[in-house]
Amino acid sequence: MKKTIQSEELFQSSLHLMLGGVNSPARAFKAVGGSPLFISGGKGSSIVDADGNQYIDYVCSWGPLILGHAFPEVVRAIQEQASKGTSFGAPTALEKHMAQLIVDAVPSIEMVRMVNSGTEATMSAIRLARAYTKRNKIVKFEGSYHGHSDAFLIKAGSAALTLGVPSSPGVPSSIADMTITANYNDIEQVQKIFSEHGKDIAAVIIEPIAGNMGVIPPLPGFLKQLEDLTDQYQSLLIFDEVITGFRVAYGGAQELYGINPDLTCLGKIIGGGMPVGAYGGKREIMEQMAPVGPVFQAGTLSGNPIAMIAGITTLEALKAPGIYNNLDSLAAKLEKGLKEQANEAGIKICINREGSMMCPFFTSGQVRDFSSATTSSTDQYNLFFWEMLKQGIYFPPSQFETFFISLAHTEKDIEQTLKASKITFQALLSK
Ligand code: KE4
Repeated sequence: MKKTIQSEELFQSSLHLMLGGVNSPARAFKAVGGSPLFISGGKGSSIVDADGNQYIDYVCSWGPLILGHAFPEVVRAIQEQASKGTSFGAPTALEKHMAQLIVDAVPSIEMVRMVNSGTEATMSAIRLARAYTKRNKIVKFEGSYHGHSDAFLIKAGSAALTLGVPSSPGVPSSIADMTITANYNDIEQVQKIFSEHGKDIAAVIIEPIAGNMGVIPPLPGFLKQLEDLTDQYQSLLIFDEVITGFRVAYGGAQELYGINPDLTCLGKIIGGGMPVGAYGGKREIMEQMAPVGPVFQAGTLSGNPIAMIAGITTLEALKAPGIYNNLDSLAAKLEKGLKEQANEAGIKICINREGSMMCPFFTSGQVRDFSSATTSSTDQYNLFFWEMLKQGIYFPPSQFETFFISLAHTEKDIEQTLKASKITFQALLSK
């Protein structure tokens, strides 16, 4: 077992200052138990904790670091920009450059607004959809996460009902009443929701590849049917591509599946590791936003030069030929190896993967929605997590997240990971 004395000391001495010793619950190790590691640095595919232990990192800051940690060009660009100033509260050429990159990469986006997080992006997109359609209800999918604004902290009501109930204290039921929750990949249920509420539905918001209940790709045709259904009822289709944007293709999941959403939310990769979000879409819709239209949204550091230059450098690097094939083939190697080892050990596993985002579920069935995702043995996942961590592999500290591969990951990293997992699967058998 690696020594984590410094991490533990930092953790214990943070607890009375920061809730759970963290600034975001996903980092708290609540799902897997134990204390979170405090990380002191990262380079390429690896991170180093406060005790100097090195790990191959598959969290990648929950998605932004598709180039790996401390990518030299990104670091240099940030340093150079910082020497010229960090924020001016005025437009800069960098924001125009970023907007052009996004519009060129994602044809459904004709105009874009930069914000500072994925939450801001989705929250603003919903406000815009409600204003544009003059309707209030939204449809989301159980198990999907779109950030922490009130409209999304809703879980499905009782099985019969699809009207939401708050999943967090502090969310008024009046807000929850306006969010309808459906099952991912269940088009019949969405059709039923529209037949009952269609004229009141402002938008459907979806992760085109779910990444927050583990990874769940859309069933063939599901997204197209959603596109047709929202068109039929004049509701908007919002793609939350905070994870998938520039992750599964340069044009995101909408390029992969050939869908033309009305609005798209972005984050993570477009900031290259700096705080960022963006929402964009059809000009006619976006022009409802202030200062052109009446719908208000603002942000002191929206489009700030440091996040812009980090994101621009990242997106420019992602234009290199073969990038996405390389990511896909490396991730495929990991998927294949894990599947073979689990099968050899007689351990039930279902691995869902799209490109360089993937997730193992410890269950025998297919995982196609939240309820099938929850058939996974989280006990087995937690054991898997800790056994791999012991061997220097840092997977997400929760079953219901996404493993990411970056361009900095190497064949050697995959071999080392599979060497560790072979031992881990055997260890699982003895538990
Ligand atoms: P942020 O506000 O955390 O930048 O983005 C919210 C968000 C929106 N949409 C999707 C599809 C997302 O995955 C996220 C945030 N993802 C989580 C990880 N599953 C961030 C990790 C955390 O909350 O600390």
